Amino acid sequence: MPPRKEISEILNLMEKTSNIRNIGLVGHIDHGKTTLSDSLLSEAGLLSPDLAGEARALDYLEEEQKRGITMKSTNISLYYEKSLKGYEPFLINLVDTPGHLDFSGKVTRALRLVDGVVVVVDAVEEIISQSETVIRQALQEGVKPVLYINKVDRLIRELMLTDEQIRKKYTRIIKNFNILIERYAEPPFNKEWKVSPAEGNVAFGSALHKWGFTLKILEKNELKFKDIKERYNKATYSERKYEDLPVYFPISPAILEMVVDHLPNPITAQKYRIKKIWKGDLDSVLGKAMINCDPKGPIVLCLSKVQAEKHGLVATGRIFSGYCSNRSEVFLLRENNYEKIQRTAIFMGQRREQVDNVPVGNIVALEGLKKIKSGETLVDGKYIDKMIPFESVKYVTTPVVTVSIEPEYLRELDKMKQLVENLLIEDPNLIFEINEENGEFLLSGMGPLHLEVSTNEIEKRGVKVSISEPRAVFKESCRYNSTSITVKSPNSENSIELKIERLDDKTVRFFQNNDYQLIKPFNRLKEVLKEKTSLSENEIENFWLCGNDQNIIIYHGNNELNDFYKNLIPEIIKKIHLNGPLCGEKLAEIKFLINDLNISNIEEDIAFTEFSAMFYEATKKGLNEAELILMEPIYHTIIQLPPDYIKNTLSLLTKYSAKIKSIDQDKEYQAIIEILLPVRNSVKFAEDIRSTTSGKAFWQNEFYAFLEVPVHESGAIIDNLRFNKGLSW
Ligand SMILES: Nc1nc2c(ncn2[C@@H]2O[C@H](COP(=O)(O)OP(=O)(O)OP(=O)(O)O)[C@@H](O)[C@H]2O)c(=O)[nH]1
Ligand SMILES: [Mg+2]
Repeated sequence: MPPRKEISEILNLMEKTSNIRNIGLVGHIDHGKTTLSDSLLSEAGLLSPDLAGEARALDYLEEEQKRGITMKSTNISLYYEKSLKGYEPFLINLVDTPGHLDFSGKVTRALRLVDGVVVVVDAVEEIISQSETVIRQALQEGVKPVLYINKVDRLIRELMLTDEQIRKKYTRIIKNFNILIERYAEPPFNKEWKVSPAEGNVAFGSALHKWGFTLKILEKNELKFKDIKERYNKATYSERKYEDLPVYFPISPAILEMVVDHLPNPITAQKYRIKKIWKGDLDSVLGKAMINCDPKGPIVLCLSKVQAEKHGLVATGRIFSGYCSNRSEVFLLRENNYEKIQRTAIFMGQRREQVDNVPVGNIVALEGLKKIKSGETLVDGKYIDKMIPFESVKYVTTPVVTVSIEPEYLRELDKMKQLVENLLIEDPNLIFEINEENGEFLLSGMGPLHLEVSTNEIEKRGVKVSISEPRAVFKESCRYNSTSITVKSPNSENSIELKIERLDDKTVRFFQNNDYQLIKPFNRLKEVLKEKTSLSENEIENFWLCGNDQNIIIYHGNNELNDFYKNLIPEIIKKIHLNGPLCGEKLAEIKFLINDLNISNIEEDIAFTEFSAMFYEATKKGLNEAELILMEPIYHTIIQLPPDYIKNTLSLLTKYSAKIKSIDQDKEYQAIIEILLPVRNSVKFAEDIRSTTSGKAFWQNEFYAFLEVPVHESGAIIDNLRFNKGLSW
């Protein structure tokens, strides 16, 4: 095992920006990212080579080891001495990311930290759904990908493919990889970033058996591919003859040389990345400092992850300009306040090493900040006028599954709430709400696993909780538009003319995927809304706001509202949105058009009751006219299975109201069926498909959209929800 480097050596390297590589390991679930990271750790002297491959050391959480999947992203700084002479050592800041879709928000956020990714692709399964998603997301962040084709041992040992068959598989993987680059990267990168084995930006190997090569390495080696194949020869296989392969083809240098040679250093990357992730003035002092990756520039830092620990919050961020120092004061843009950094450190997996200063281009851990959320931008206090936040690292975070949660002992209620609050800081994909109607505490998330892991975490941190079975989150919306409805307040002194409309898909998608509040000034927002939504010019002119669940308010009234009413009305509509009239689920995708509003001279506390009643009545009338509908979350479910089981699987679909999206039998050894499956049926479907295919099928659920529940099924669901919530009939 190479000697472990002293922290001082790593510190020296942090100053040599051109020798830094910030990279992520990304890919479909189970394709071997964490197994590969083991070998990289052992190259840096952080893990014994005997353990590498089997330890999955970066999956250090108990839950991760138990389930064999990664559930968080982990950072680690590695010291790498390139084998060629004449090179100075490199500092590789590595992030291992999860492949399970319940945790995909964490991948998106990790991409903000890095400039390049190694896309790990299982040679047997090839490029499938999540590989495509992560490649697309990386390219949208201006992050450059290279390709590592893993589990080649399985092609030889399990599938026993001929050379020709193996070559065909490689070619197909590389071709599909390049199609995605062409499709999702901006020019000139859609051409420049394509990969080919001859260039050296594709590696092949087996992370489990710790060997790997690029074409360049293979050509120079005394062993040929046929020798590798021979090592797996069935007759001698039991003698573990492949054990000398890591000696001839050690995997770490193969991957790390590819990283060093083909992925950009922060100086190169920030030149083109800044304009993708920051919409401020590129010619300003800050803009220039970031583009030039200037160590002397004002400090600018973007946070991608926040963890709550015993002694406070720990944030992970990327420094885009300047130095980050212990005890320095910074300005938090979203929070709009100053705070002091108590401690700076760098990541060594589970551990953190405290350091005094971390320069531009590195990934840093910050302790002692209090009011932070992931996505926050930190900046030198002297430059706050010029700074706008980074583009939000937003991912469709719509929670689709919910559980009610309560502490086993009521006296621990406050403690439980505090622990949940901490989890919310760490995980922006979780939502916690109190149902005011029945006092229930609801925790909602991306999928059952996400919720299970989150509630286990609460228990681990000290409060025993009981939770209900997870159920799908429904929404209420309307099918048509209403007329303009006039309603008077109970004392008849105020009136409203309100029209309810259903928002179209294009507009919904815009508000779902963009944090419109960050688009400033209003004139710029108007331009964006014109281009990206179907709102009319008049509506855009009078656009007021978009609340949760994509409910927007447009104000066409003649009178200018004062601040009191400007706050009161959204608050009332927000309350109305929480409990739809059908079954108490949230209202979604509705346009509230306030065509007129007459306000009498009344006292503020009376105004709240009068206006609430008036808005409730107008909304209810409008929704009835526009025909209420029940909407449900739908999963895009990708099922991988041996081709023999296709027929039996398809026969299950009608039973679970699932629709086929595609059936792919191009890859000889496995078929892929993509379906649209109602979330409410996903648990039963999983049980059924498991037994139908004798456990040979694997599937992943990803949120697709909220769609209307078929009319013949909605009645029973509504009754059920009303019953469970104790709503009157
Ligand atoms: N045969 C073979 N198995 C491998 C190889 N690499 C990884 N595996 C196995 O594949 C499984 C998944 O490996 P991980 O490293 O946890 O995969 P991952 O991509 O980190 O998974 P997630 O983080 O959950 O997305 C484990 O059982 C590994 O032992 C390989 O090269 N060959
Ligand atoms: Mg992993």
